[in-house]
Amino acid sequence: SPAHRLGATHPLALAPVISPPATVDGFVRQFLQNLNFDQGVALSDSSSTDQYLALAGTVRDYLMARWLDDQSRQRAQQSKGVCYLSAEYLLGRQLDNNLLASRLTDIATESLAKCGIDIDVLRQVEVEPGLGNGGLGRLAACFIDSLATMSVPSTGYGIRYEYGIFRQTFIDGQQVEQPDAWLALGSPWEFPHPEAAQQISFGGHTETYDDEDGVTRSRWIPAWHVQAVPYNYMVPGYHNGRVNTLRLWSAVASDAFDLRIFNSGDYEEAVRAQTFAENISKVLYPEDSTPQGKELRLQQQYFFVAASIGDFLDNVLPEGFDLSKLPDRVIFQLNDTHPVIAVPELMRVLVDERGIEWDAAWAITQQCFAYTCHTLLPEALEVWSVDLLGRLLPRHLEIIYRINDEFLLAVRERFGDDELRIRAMSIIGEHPYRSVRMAYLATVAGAKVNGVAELHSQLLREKVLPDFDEFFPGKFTNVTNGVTPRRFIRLANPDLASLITEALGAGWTVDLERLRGLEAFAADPEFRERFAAVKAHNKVRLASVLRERDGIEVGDGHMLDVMVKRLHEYKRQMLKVLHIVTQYEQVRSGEVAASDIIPRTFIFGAKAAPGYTMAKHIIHLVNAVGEVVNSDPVVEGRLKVLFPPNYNVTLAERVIPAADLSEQISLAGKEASGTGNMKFALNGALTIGTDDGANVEIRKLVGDDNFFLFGMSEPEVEALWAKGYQPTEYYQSDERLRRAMDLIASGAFSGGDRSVFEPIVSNLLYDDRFMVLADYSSYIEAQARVDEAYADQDTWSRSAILNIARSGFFSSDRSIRDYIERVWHTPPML
Ligand code: NBX
Repeated sequence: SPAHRLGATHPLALAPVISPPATVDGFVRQFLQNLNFDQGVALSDSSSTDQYLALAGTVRDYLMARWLDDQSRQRAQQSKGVCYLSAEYLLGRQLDNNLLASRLTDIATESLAKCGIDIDVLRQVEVEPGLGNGGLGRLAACFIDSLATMSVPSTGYGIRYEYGIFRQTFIDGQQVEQPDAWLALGSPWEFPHPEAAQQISFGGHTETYDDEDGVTRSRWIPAWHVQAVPYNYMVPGYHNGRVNTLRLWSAVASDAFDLRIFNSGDYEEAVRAQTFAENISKVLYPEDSTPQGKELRLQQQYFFVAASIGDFLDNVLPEGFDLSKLPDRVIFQLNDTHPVIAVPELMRVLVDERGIEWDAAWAITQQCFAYTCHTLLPEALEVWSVDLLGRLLPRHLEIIYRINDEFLLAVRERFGDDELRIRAMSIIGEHPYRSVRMAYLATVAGAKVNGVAELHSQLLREKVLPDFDEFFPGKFTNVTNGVTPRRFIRLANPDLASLITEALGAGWTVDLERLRGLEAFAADPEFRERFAAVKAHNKVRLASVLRERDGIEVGDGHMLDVMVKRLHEYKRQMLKVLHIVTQYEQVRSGEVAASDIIPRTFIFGAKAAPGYTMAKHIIHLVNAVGEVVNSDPVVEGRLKVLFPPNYNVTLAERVIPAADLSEQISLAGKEASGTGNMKFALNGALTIGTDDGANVEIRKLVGDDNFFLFGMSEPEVEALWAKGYQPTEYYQSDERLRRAMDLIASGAFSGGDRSVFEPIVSNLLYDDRFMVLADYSSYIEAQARVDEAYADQDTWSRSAILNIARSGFFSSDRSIRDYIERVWHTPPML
C-alpha cells in the first residue's frame, strides 16, 4: 500500500479515514474547529467570509472519507473509465450543491443557527467559479454531476482559469467588462497538488534520427516548458456516497533552469518569463462561437490536454501497463474541438515516448477518443493555421500531416481520385490560408461523433460532414443534451421540489422520468392552485433578488417573459426586441388601449463577446428600449423591460423557476440544442420557440397544446435562401414591422440620435443573416396566442404542470446513460 511505501507504520495511519458524526453537535464541533484552526479566528471575531470558508471546509471534511475511498476503489477496480476533456466547466456555486449531495443541508442550517449564524448570509459570500462561456461549459458541469450520481468511473479534466467569464456591467446601457477575480477571497473547494505537476513542452523543432533497429524516426526538441499543477475538486454524487474528481490545471513557470532560457541574466527578465508561463491559465477566452485563432488559446488547449493525458498514463494506469489495451481502460470524450490536439498528443506519446509502431498506435488512438460537436455555424468550427501550429507544436503538426496522408489515401481507395472530394475531406484546408480543421481531425480520430440534439445530429451528418458519414458508417450518433435536476430543480426551486415529492415520493431526483406521474395531478384543481402558488412565490423571491442586486422592480402580477442566454445574432434577441417595440408602439399610437395589454415583464440576461460589435449594439438597444418603456406612463403597469447585468449560473437559479414564458427563438437549424429550454420546461414555464435544436424534442414530448411554435422550419429556411431572401420585402409588406423598425430608426430610443442604432436597422434591412424579419409576423401571432392562453390562469397552470411531467427525458442522467450505451461502453463502478 502507498502508506507503507511512505513508511507510515502507525496503526492510525493505516486505518480508514473517519467522517465527523452527521449530527448537529458533530457539525458544530467540526465547523468551530475549522474556523479556529484553518481560518485562524475565534467565532466572536469572525467575518462572514471566515464563516463561509469554515463552513465549506466542514462540508469538505464530511465528503473526504468517501472521496479517498472512491479514489482507491477506482485505482483498484482498473476498469474502463471516462476522461471528460473540456476547456470549460461553468460550475455555479458549490456550497449548496455539496450540502444537498451529502444530505447535510438541514444539519448545517441548524448547526450554524446554534452558532448565531444565518446560513443564507454565508451562501451569498460564495463567488461562483465562472469557468465557462455558456451552454457548453454548463453542460460539462451537469455531466460531471450525473457521472458521479450514476457511479461512472470518471474524471473531469480542464483548466483552472485565474479569471473566469468577465463580470458584465452597464454604463449608459452599454456593456463594460470587468475581470472576474473569483479566487480573491480564497477557494475552499480546491486541493492543489504541486507535487503531481506535469511538465508541458512547447515550441522548438523536430529532428530525425535512426533508432537501434536502424529505423528513421522523428523526435521533438522543444524550446520551452511550463509546469501544469493539478487542482482537485470534489464532485459528490447525489445521495449515493460517491465522490468523483474534477482536475483543473494551473500553469506555473518551470524551474530555474528553464527561466534561464528566457532571461538574459537580470531579475526583471526572469520575472517576465514567469509571467509568460503563468499567462497560459490566466483567463478564459470570452468568445463563445467565433474562434479568433489566438496563439495563447492554442497554448491553453495543448497545456491542459497534454497534462491530462500525461496524468492518466502516469498516475492512473498501473506500472508496466500494456498500452495496446488502453481502449479497455479509457475513453477521452472531447467536448467540442477545444481539446482535439489531444489526438496527435496521444500519438506522440505512444510513438515517440513509448516506442509503439505507428499503425498500432493509430489503432489504439482511434478507439480512445470520441467527439461531441456543439455547433453548426461554419464560422464556429475551429481551425488552426499551419503556421501557428507548426511554430508552437512542430511534432504535432508532423503527426497531423501523416494522419491526413494516410486518411486521404484510404479515401482515394474508397471513392477514387475524386480531387474535389479529397480536397473537401482533407484535415488540412488551403483557403484562405493553410490550416488544420480540428473538427475533421476529431471525426477521423474519434470512435464516435455525436451531435447534441436529434435535429443537430441529423444536420451534422447530412449537411456538415456527409462525406465522413459515408466513409465511416456507424460513426455518427446522437446524444440529446440534458440538465441536472439536482441543481436546476432541487436547489433552484425547492418549493416545486417539495410539491413534486409530496405527489410522487422522493425517487424522482435520480429517475426523472417519474415526473410523468404528475400528468394525473395536472387535472387536479387543488394541485394546480398549489403549483400556481409556488410560481407566485418564486416570482416574489426573484423580485427581491433583483431589487437587492440591481435595484430594479419586477411588475406586480405580471407574466414573466424571459430570454436568458449568450447574446448572439442567431439566437435572435432582436426578434424579442421587435415584439416589445411593436407592443409599445401600438399603445403609443393609440391602436391598442394599454388596458387591453396583458401585463408582462420582459427579462433579458446576456453577455456579448467583448469583440462582437453587433451583439453589443443589441445589448445597448435592449437597455435603451427598457429605459424608455419603463419610464413612459402610457404603458405603466403593463410593460416592463428588465436587463439585470452579469447573467450567470447563480442568477439563472433564481430567474428560471420564476418564469412563465421561455423564449427559445433561434433561426431553425442554428441552435445545436439549447439547454436553457430544458431548464425552463422542467420548472413549469411554457416555451415559445422555433423548430430548432432540442425544442423539437421538447415540443414532441409536451405536445403542441403546451408549446407555442412559430417560424420557419429548417427546410423552409433553406428554401428561402435558395429562392433569394429579401428582408426589405417583409419590411415593406408588414405595417407593424415597419412601424417598429421605424421607431427604432427614428431615434426614439436614443434621444433623437438616429445614428446610434442605425447599424442594427440596416443590418436587418439589408443583410439579416438570421432571418429575423422573415419570422417576425409568425412570432407576433404566436405571442398573441400566448396572451390569450395566459388570460386563463388555470389552464396555463395545467400546461405548465404537463411541461414538467413530460420533460423527465431532459435529465443529464439520461444523456449520460445514452453516452454509456452509444459511445463509452463503460461498466458502473463497484
Ligand atoms: O453548447 C452550445 C450550443 O450553442 C448550444 O446549442 C448547446 O446546447 C450547448 C451544449 O451542447 N455551445 C456553446 O456553448 N459554445 C461555447 O460556449 C463555445 C465556447 C468557446 C468556443 C466556442 C464555443 N471557442
